Amino acid sequence: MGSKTEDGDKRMISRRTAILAAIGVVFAASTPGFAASDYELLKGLDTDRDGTVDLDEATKAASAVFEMMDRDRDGMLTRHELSGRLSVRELKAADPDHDGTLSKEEYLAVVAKRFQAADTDADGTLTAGELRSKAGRALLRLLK
Ligand SMILES: [Ca+2]
Ligand SMILES: [Ca+2]
Ligand SMILES: [Ca+2]
Repeated sequence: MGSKTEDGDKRMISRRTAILAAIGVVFAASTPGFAASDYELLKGLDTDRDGTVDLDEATKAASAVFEMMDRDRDGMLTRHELSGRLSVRELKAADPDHDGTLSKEEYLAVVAKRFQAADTDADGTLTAGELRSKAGRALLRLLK
């Protein structure tokens, strides 16, 4: 009797493993590297899980990225610390006090500007589709 139950358990476990494997295959197939899935796009950004990214969520993500990049923790990002997230020209435009570095305020101002540019229907939230646009991808570079 005991061994019979054990066999049953094993069968169930292997069935569950097969289902999980099948799900994994579907996931992998729907997420080729060049076209991120909605899930991939929103991952880590959509903290209230309503399927869109609002400015508050974008700002939070950008703050975390800013702190991660600010290696010497002086509250400023140098071109070096920005490590290619902004081009020289973009950095110049984002640096109104022309000190060659970005404060968090300056960084978040760029984020807000790009957020608005990506929000083509101006409803205050970004869908996965809006994030996939050129403006959306420019914003994502500052958030991840
Ligand atoms: Ca959200
Ligand atoms: Ca500055
Ligand atoms: Ca929108």
